[in-house]
Amino acid sequence: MTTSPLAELSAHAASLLARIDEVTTLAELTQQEPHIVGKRSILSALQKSLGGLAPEERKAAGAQLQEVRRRIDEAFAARRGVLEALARAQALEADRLDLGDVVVTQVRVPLAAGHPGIVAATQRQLEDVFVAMGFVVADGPEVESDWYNFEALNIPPAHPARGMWDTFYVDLGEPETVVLRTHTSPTQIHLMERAVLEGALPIHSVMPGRCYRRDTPDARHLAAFHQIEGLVVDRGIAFADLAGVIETFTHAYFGPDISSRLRPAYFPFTEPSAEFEITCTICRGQGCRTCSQTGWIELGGCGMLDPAVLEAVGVDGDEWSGFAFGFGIDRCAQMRHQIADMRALIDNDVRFLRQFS
Ligand code: FA5
Repeated sequence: MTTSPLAELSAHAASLLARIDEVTTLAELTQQEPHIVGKRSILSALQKSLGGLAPEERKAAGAQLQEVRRRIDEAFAARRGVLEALARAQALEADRLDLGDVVVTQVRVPLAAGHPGIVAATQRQLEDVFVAMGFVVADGPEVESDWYNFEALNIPPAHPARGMWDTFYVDLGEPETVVLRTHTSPTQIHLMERAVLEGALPIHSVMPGRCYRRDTPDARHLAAFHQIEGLVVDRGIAFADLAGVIETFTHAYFGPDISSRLRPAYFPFTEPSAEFEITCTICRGQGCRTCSQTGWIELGGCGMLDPAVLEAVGVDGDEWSGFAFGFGIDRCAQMRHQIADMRALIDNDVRFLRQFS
């Protein structure tokens, strides 16, 4: 006995719909697809078998087959939709960070905050000391003409005193020689010139800044270093005023147990001139490598303003007199913090720098 295709169809339709419902993953559905709705499906085989039916019968069976196929296709598409939604939900669940169960610890990575370098900090402290003593702070250029750096300071070309400063020249061509200033003393000249022009004498100023010399770096020297210049122009100024300022400054900045002394010296722009020294703070006067075994460290030079300098800038030497001093800021930092070798200031070793934050 042969079974009619239509009887077969309804049996197969039920089993195909059940099969679709049983599929639980997208991968499995894809794998089943050719057997349920594709060319290798039972429906395709039935379609082919309709050719053997009588035309009337074939028409009715064809329409029924189309209906079954539509239901199977719909069920298949619906199942695919369900399984895709399930897969998305599972993926989201896998990615979800359940903050309810997690103890969130805020990890603070400390950022190293910068701080002023030791020389900049020393410069500020020195300015504070002098401002407290009644000085005002002024500024001057680092690149100077020969006239400001030397000639106006009573150091004409070919003067042997030029040998006191190994100079960096800036090649700008004619008309004048230009240098990186070898000391802060040229700022004295700028200040006095301006004060004369503006009728703004007297002057009580300090002028900190960077200087340059062709010095070979060693325990007490750098090629680029800092000085602070002091200038007083007033009526009736005497050497005792200068000595008093140096003494007051030394105790204010280094403390009462550090002594200072003035020793006769020569600078072309001051007369009389002196060198200003303090007890070496590294060895407390016992003698060490830093102070070349002398127990003293030279901080700077000073003296009464030479009449030739006053004349160069148009200050009336009969009415005004004054003094100047200039000493090393790096040297002060070195002595204040007992740094045996000044080159440590430019090594940029953070272990050294951190000590002064
Ligand atoms: C001068 O430069 C004079 N202009 C100082 C002066 C000013 C005298 C006003 C009179 C009146 P001197 O060359 O000695 O002087 O330098 C003064 C100080 O600067 C030194 O004692 C030292 O503390 C510092 N100094 C000089 N050269 C260097 C260097 N290469 N590195 C670090 N510090 C230096």
